[in-house]
Amino acid sequence: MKLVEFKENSDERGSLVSLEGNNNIPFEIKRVYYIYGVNEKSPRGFHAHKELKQVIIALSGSVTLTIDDGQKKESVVLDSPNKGILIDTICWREMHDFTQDCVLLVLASGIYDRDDYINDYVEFKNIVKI
Ligand code: T46
Repeated sequence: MKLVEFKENSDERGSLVSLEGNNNIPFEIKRVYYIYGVNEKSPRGFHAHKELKQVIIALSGSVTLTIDDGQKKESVVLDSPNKGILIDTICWREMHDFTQDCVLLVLASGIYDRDDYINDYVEFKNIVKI
């Protein structure tokens, strides 16, 4: 997992951030989705991906992201539209404490594939141990 900071093009009108695949996003973007309207008591995630790479950005509001690579767990508060988390290795992810106004943008390296998910933590630990 890596925290990435995007260049803000700001002037008196406001700010603009540009995201380009294979440039400031280090993979070809095959899918974009966003998560919003989450109850703050409803955590999400609780899975890992076998192959998928993703960049996660809070466009508004904030959320706590907990990333576990099998060795260590790190929690990061995402609360700025010019910062993102790159997940490009097999990591268990959990999302907690969504604020009501949180809009989470996710850029993904692949189309939606249920078979790419590892939903069982014990299975995840066994895979990363190898
Ligand atoms: C991840 C975190 C950050 C689709 O139909 N297409 C999609 O592209 C996605 C991502 C989901 N869905 C369906 C599958 C479920 O019926 O939307 C529903 C909610 O998905 P899920 O429970 O997987 O949502 P989260 O927030 O737990 O996890 C999502 C991504 O699935 C996951 O890849 O890393 O956001």
